Amino acid sequence: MARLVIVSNRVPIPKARGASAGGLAVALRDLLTPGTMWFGWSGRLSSEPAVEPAIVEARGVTYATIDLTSEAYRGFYVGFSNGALWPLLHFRLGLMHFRREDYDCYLSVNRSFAESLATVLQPDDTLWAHDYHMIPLGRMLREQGFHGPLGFFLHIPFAPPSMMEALPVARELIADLCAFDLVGFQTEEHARDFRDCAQRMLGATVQGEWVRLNGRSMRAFADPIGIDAESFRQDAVRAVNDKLVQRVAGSLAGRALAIGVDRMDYSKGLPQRFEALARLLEKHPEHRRRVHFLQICPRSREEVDEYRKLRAELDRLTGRVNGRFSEFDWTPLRYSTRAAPRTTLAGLYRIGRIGVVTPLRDGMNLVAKEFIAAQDEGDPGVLILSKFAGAAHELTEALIVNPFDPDAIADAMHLALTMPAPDRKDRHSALVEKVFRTTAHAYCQRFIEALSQVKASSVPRAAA
Ligand code: ADQ
Repeated sequence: MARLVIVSNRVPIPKARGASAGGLAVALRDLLTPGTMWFGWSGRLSSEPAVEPAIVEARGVTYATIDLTSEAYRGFYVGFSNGALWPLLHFRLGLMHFRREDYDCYLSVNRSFAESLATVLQPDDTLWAHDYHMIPLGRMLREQGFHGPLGFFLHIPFAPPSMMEALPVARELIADLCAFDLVGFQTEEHARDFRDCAQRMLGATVQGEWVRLNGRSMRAFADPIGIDAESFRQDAVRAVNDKLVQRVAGSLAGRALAIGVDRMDYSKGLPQRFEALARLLEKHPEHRRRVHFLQICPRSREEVDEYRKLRAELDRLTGRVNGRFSEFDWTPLRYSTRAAPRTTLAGLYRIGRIGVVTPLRDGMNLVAKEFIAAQDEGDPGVLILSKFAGAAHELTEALIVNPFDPDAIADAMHLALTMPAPDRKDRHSALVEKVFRTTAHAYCQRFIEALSQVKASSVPRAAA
């Protein structure tokens, strides 16, 4: 098989033997066989980055990275990727800050990636690029003369034409996505929004999943990401021996644990969730002293103003909820900004009676799947899930809520806290079957297979 080259903004170079991998590295683990290359930003800033990437070999995989200048990083990452694209694609137009010079940096960083890749790419490589930082890369590689299969996966949602129109460079970005042979989205809704944009904003011809623009065809399809459910389940079982999990379990003193785990991001619906806890305790005083809500949310992207504001708001809301309801020996809301090792998280999910996953909009949301995989089948907890998370398209047996409505989340919490064991088990067994079916392994296989097919039939009959 041809060599696979994965491209993403950050490259998860294994730090030490046995160190646990996070995020994308876990999702793509099956593809990291000897011979594979992973290319991207080193995470370092330097004044004059070299064109040729630095190479690290680990377990047969080649990690190739380049540095960025601090100016390029600010415009590309802080400015355009996280200051314009992220809010737009999460339906937060009011938070979108578009600046032409940030977009120029975004293009120039993608150009540096393409030029640096040219020094290591072989003509028969297959390339798979990840996420919103890398949209122009496919077109740039084509312009450099690369003819191999080009795939792209968007981890976050997409937006319909009426919203995309707000971004002054939307047409360029949609055309850039069309330069890939295959583009994967988390849900059919996101894939359809993209095809609608291509049709309405660029005049492309759309037939089923195929988009034809300027004489060439590409496919845009849904490929929902999953987790390594079996290894997560095993971590959760093993975590009974984890000291922190034991301490948390002990501190509950028989009370129910409701748990939320999210990066501190305005898309995750955290203020509404804290408000929901207050509503629960107000409307159902019987739960006072009987439930602890633990919210774990490591800080992220603090270079962006909105994220700093969110932190201040959560600090204030935590004080308000606890100030209002705490007793001398009970505090309803515990809130920590620390990251936790995967096994500890798995163990905390397992002792959770409720998993609260209420993003305002989310590509997929892997925490929802992790919570399900971690449960004890004999006495499972209940998942409360936002209807606007990609995961809600699959995990329909969760308690599905509108995350903008704290009362609805409070009602779901009450239902979860009072749900009889047979109901909890029925819901859980349906959910666990899905989480073990749509795994990370299935996600990778589907994408790679679709990429090899799409290239083999680059002018498909359906769209010719
Ligand atoms: P994220 O927005 O980061 O990912 P999510 O899918 O929930 O969201 O993944 C977060 C991951 O980080 C989970 O595996 C979780 O366990 C871990 N995590 C969260 N808090 C942690 C903590 N305190 N300590 C340690 N680990 C923690 C983007 C998109 C999502 C999409 C994913 C994958 O926004 O919609 O599901 O990519 O495609």
